[in-house]
Amino acid sequence: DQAIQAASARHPIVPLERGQLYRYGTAGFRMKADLLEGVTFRVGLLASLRSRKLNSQAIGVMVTASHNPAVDNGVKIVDPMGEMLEQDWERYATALVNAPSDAELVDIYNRLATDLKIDTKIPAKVIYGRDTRPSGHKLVTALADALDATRTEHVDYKLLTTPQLHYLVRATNSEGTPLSYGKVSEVGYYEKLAEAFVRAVRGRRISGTLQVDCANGVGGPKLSEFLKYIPKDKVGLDARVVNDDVLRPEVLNLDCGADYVKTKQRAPPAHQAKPGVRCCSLDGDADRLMYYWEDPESGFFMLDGDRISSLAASFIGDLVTSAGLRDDLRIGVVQTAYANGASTNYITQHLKLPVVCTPTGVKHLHHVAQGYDIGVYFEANGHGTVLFSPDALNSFKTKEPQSPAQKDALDTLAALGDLVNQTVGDAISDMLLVEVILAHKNWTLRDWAMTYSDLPNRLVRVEVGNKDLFHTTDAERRLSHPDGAQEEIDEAVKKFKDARSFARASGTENACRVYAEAATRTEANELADRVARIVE
Ligand code: NG1
Ligand code: ZN
Repeated sequence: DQAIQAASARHPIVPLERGQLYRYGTAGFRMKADLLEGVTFRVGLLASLRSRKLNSQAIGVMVTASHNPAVDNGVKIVDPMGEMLEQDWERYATALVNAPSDAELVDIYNRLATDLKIDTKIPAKVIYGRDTRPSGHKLVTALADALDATRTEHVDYKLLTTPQLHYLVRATNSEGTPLSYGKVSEVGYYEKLAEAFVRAVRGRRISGTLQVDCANGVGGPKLSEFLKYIPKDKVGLDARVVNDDVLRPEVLNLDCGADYVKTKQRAPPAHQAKPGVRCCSLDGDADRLMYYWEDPESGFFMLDGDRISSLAASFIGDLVTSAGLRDDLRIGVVQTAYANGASTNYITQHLKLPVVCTPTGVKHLHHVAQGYDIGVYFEANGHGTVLFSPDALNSFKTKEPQSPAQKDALDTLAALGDLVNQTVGDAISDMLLVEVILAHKNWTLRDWAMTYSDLPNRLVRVEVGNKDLFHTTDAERRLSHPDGAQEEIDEAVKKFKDARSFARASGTENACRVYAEAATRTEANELADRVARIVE
């Protein structure tokens, strides 16, 4: 108790304005970095409890604020299989972080240990990493102090992309078991991806240049490192890494990166790609991905998370059919309310695959995707992955092929099982998946874009007095509170053709978001404005 209390005194918590509480949200704790030192210390205490609760398995802690500005930072916990922290534990994080004094912090820590029947004498292990933000160093020092005070073994992996840390957590906990996820090192991650990529491309070549905008974040150096593991003479992949300046913190996510591309619907101005060149953008911690190109005739065109999702579902669905497994494996696609209606129609009507809608936040999508043998999930913003069940992975390896085509499909599926990060959305791994699919289909981005036409849409951020007044139902597609608001939104939607609109409180910002789509751009804009006025 004394060790924790003394260490906590070195990393004080800053009271928030107007008595507000810190909250473990969709992305863990995320805010201005100068508020986070005490928060990160306390997250360290919870990570040690979590490890002890789960029989000393390794728990991960990632320090990042993803696509947010360089002055922000964030901290979140990763569970043993590389998944997000179990939802029940989010309130324990909130309780610890809001303890008003060092002494009360120790009380809450001890109470949690007692209530959750945790033996604080058994070993605990925590591994952690951070993105390139300058504040990251100080935060991991606070984290390490908490781990020392609780006698927790810890490994500092220093700079990592978020998905690399998730990989390492799973690899650590599965090491030496039949379900080993790969070597427990950053190199192990590169080797696993590179080997699976070569196997998946097999017999084809990645054509043309791929320009990758790395948001001036940790993805830049990590992607460059990864590329060293690719035998270019064998598979191609002429990747040109741009916006990879990690020495000037102020340029992180500035006018570049996946979030910029998605929200501004334009290519980052620096390193403007030549017309026709295939481009993609990662976000600041390399877990989101956007594809796009400048068309000489029609201008900028973006392929977002919905497009990646439908591309992956289409390709994998066809492979499963060719492999003769269509009757054995259940394939499903998981989206949120932000998915473009045209993508949902394409997946259900053209691909004939089921689509489930969940609330925002990848933990919800991930959870539902786990219910399928092959669960494809992406948020429109480019965060997502494809999950393969143990049964699915097993059948790719053990089914006896009846023809060369069937063998080819099975081999490709097995390679995808290793290529696609099974723990969390991973921009580098997803990018390789897209490159594999385009090579197999012999498609350009224009071919990919031709699969369906997006409904015009608009997303607006609305400042409101108190966002907590907004409650939703039906996977966030309807407001249950304030009274009467949903009826007004319904009235507004009725006035437009093929229209849909909803409003919800953001889980990461102090505001509401309004989404609208309709048959034309003008109508989508007008509907969004009307609903924004209702919410205001
Ligand atoms: P909020 O702020 O709850 O809308 C945003 C994104 C989510 C998700 C989280 C976590 C949109 C509309 N919302 O959530 O998709 O990625 O951040 O980063 O893009
Ligand atoms: Zn991110």
